[in-house]
Amino acid sequence: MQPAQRIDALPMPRETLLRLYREMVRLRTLDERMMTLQRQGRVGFYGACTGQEAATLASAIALDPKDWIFPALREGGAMLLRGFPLVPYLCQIFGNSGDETKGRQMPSHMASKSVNQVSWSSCIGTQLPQAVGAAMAARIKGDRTVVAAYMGDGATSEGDFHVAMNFAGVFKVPVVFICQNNHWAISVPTGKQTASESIAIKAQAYGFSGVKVDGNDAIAVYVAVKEAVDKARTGGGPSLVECETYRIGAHSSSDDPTRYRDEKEVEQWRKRDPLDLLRGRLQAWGMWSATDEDSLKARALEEVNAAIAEAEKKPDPPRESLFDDVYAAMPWSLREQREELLATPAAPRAGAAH
Ligand SMILES: Cc1ncc(C[n+]2csc(CCOP(=O)(O)OP(=O)(O)O)c2C)c(N)n1
Ligand SMILES: [Mg+2]
Repeated sequence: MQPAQRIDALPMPRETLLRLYREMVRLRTLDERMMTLQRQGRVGFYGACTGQEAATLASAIALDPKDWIFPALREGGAMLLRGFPLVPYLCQIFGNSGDETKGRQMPSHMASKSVNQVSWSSCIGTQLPQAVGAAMAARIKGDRTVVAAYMGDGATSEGDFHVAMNFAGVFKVPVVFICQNNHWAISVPTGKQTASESIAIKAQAYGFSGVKVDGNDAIAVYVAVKEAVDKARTGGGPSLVECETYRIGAHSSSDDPTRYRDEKEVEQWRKRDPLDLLRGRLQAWGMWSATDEDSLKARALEEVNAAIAEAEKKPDPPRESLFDDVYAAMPWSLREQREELLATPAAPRAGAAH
């Protein structure tokens, strides 16, 4: 049941809300296609955010375009919401010459300065002190930038979580911590991460506010994050927003969750699918129809497939490019290695494995 809300109670402009829903559908489509490509051996690794689209995108849309995003593991899609084109995004996953980061990162670790978003943090929690440092720098420069520091529930057990939260609280830096509590850290349930009644409550100990929201309700996520962002931008210091959500799929393409969790739990959460929840609201507000839904899904699939076809055509980065960008002036030892590499015939491309 959707609450009967009047259209003038919309927390954001109508067009922004529709854009959010379209982006959520596109991300779901993209994740589904990429998991298939990984199984077909066309990409080496993929991490989907299926089930967490509201927590990821409704939080990101509450930021200004120039605010920085320090993601954890499932917020790559925020780059697309911010206008980063799909083809180079996919080229990062293929690790080919169309990738801005030149195929040097593990697949699914996309980043671009053009949209103020750094790479996924594979080392759990390390992004949190980095985000706080970036926020401190913004404050010193007086440029009103806010930093979003994402984390999973698992990251809250890391020392870096304490370091970041403590520093942010003491120095009142303009950062918003966003925890995607998706109930699992690979095979470890959230109950084994903390003895606290919630993750949000931990903010109290650091001297700032924490709030727990239904992370599958895009509007609840947006309202909570927007309030925290506005507070940070106007000198009110940090906040923690815990989005309670669920990782519907595997941890990554390398994981088999049937070995450690009950499928019944997944089925329960499927009933609270964030796309269904937002679509229900849009329909109740008379903003969305079955025809809109069909055409959006068809367009999303067409767009994703066209981008995959274009990205997949691109060649690998030239082998010798691995020596680029390391030193301003290449030392003799690397020059020698580069020449040696160029004199060696290229080996056939091996399939990536993670
Ligand atoms: C410091 C560190 N420890 C362990 C790992 C292995 N690892 C990768 S992802 C992950 C779980 C992360 O869980 P969570 O923070 O809840 O994020 P989620 O995957 O659920 O989005 C772990 C333990 C790692 N990458 N870095
Ligand atoms: Mg988790």
